[in-house]
Amino acid sequence: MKMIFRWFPGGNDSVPLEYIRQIPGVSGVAVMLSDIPVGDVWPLARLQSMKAEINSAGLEVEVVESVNIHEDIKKGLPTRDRYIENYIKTLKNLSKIGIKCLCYNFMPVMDWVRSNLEFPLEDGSTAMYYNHEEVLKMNPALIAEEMLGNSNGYYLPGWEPERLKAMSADIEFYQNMSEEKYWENMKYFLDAVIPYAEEYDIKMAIHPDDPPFPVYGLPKVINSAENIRKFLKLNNSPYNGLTLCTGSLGGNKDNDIPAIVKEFVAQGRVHFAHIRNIKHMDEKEFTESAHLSQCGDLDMYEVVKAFHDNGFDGYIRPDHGRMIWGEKEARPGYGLYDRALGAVYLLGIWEAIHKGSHISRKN
Ligand code: CS2
Ligand code: MN
Repeated sequence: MKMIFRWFPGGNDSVPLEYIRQIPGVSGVAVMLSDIPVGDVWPLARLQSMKAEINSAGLEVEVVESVNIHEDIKKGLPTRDRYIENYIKTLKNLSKIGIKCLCYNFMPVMDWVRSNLEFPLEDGSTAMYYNHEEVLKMNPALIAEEMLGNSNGYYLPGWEPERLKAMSADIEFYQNMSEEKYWENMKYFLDAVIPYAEEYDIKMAIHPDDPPFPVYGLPKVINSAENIRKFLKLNNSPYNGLTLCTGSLGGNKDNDIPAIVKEFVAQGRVHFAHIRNIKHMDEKEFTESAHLSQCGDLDMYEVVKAFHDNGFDGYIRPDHGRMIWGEKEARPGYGLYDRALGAVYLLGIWEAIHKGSHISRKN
């Protein structure tokens, strides 16, 4: 298992690499080139200089999050083949700098959604907050305004400006598409790309839908154990795997997270873990919380134990964090302090479980 941290290259992050290097136990970063338009090939020279910068700060770069998928692929348009070809070219370039795992998502139109990026918590910190009724009351344009207008000037992953322009038309398009067709489009993409992922030795790791239930009638597919089973069967290669994000799947209280971790880690299909906690106020209303079990609905000991005991050997990162200790100028969810606390807390649980399991084996 390797503990890593998300970092946005090219002056796009408030957290310097030097600080990440100082978080005990964090060995590397997960990165993306956020200025490359969705569908274009990521240039090798850019990747090489990014890698050199990260390595010279004493960190590894083996994970990319995310190379986003062009909407035409999700829609199944004839132009998809061109974008799939570009995706494969990007994979090849990623392999040349030693990338081992690629996180991506297959959410239509918009990536993750929140109704408030700075929701005040009792302890004076702020966290990202989701309220389904509020989201439905706001139209998609207002949601985009809320997300982008409050992002402290930072680009938000998955909220590319070019995507937003086409938002209303895209939403309508999907509302008229059956969910089965959406699954077919996903299979088409996987069958085209996975053989290259195998050749280039890059594990593909799909991120669950966040929130894990439909918004604006858009298809949501990677949102439960049952649908994950269906997804993994679309293409049986171990290179067709998951980013298991506990906070995203945890948005639906019916999802038993330790059981989901156990099932898919045991099958060798989980390559990347996003671990964070979440606290529900209502069925479809929650805040992101500190990582500690006592701060949210998830039992982090059980979650980490399910990874550990089923032989997880991929990458883990703390997912989103709150804003604490006066940190204001960071990208929402991606400040330094709370994520650093999360990383070290998770490493502590891992160590205790690991040593404990040796002791019980000896006895
Ligand atoms: C988010 C996403 O929950 C998360 O990790 O920050 O933007 C995530 O990076 C993408 O959905 C993965 O493709
Ligand atoms: Mn996540």
